[in-house]
Amino acid sequence: MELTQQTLSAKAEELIAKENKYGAHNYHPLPVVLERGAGVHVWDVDGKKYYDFLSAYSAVNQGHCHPKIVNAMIKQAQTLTLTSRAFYNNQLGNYEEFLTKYFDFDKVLPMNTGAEAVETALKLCRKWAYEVKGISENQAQIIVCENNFHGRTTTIISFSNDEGARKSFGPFTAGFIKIPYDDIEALENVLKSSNNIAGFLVEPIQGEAGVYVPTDGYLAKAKALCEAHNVLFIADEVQTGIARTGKLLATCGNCSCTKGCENKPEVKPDILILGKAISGGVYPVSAVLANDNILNLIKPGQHGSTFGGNPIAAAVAVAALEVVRDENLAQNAAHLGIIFRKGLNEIATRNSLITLVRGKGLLNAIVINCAEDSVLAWDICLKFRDNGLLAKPTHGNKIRLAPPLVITEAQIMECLAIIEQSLNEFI
Ligand code: IF1
Repeated sequence: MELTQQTLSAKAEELIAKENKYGAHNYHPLPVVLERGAGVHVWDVDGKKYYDFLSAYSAVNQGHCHPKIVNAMIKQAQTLTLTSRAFYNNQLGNYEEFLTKYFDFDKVLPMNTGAEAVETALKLCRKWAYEVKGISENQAQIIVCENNFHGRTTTIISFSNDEGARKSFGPFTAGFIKIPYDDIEALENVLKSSNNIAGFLVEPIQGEAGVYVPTDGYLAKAKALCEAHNVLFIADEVQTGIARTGKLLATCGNCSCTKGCENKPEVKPDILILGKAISGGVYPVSAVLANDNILNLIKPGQHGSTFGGNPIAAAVAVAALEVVRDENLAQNAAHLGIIFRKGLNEIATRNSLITLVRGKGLLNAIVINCAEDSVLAWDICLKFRDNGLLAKPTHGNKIRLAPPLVITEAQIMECLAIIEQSLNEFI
């Protein structure tokens, strides 16, 4: 079927051509050129307005250019941007106190990107294995899940099974054991098979794999098995954290801003990895949180980064997390997520293109009735774009739908109508 598509303006075409000519082609962006964002909306260079249903892969949970967060950045940027950790500064200690109390851990090691935080957690886990658990040097094994996504460094892709992310980047880092996701028996079998297991690294929901929500109780059983075998439970909440899935964290509701709430803490990680929305998408900030028995193993000069914990990052992250708490974003994500999935399932009864709806809070995906290698999901996202909603396929036939958590119920209903109208143009 010949589908009409919005054409790109000369201005947009020129900017795309510049990216193609002067930039590495390490992405295949949807053909839209954005120049402004506010709340749940973004505008392209021709002034067309869109709902953002990707939120920069869940980094913009607080909405684009949130005034409180931007103002915190401006204020700090006009005062002191970077000292390096060679000296103390007046922002870092306050941020570390705020963050550790917010998530109920003793300490934090501040980094910049999610991948850096994952690498930090892996190094920390290995150090604990040798210096506390007593595993022989260089023998530590860390369990990971099939179809994981934890970043793109050489060590992290060493335990990926995505050939596109691995090909021609070897040789790879040893010391990782892959098991199927959401398979408690597989985890128990590996834990029983060796005394060299140091940790289990897991995404509470596998985002990139297509928003796979594990069976109820999986994370709690996995944590209990890790405890029984003296293995660290490492939660990568870079994408699922910061209220995205309807709780402050997908693993544990037990934190300073929800103490006493009805969220029974499902599981408390030994090491918690945060990134993306910890800064509201305003500045690269990531963090590794753990208690003293683990983080006190790191001594001066053993790990760090030029920008890790810089004054701007510290000021921005405090503001971004205050927004999450003060605007009740976790509660909003939980409430609107239920409404959104109900609406998507109702569309699925009227349009067979949606074969499955899955997600938690406002991290959701629809599975499209086509082969994994079909371009249909891409074409549907082009049609979403034409109709004023931006989303992108993940792994072939799944479309991730993850708006900023400041979205309203009325806007959710409007977007459900856009989604249905777009899908109906394909049948
Ligand atoms: C890309 C995916 C999402 C992450 C989890 C660590 C990181 C990520 C659970 C690393 C990053 C980003 C990376 C970005 C696209 C996006 C992504 F499609 F790649 F897989 F969200 F699902 N842990 N995810 O999701 O954090 O170093 O990027 O700050 O690389 O294309 P980062």
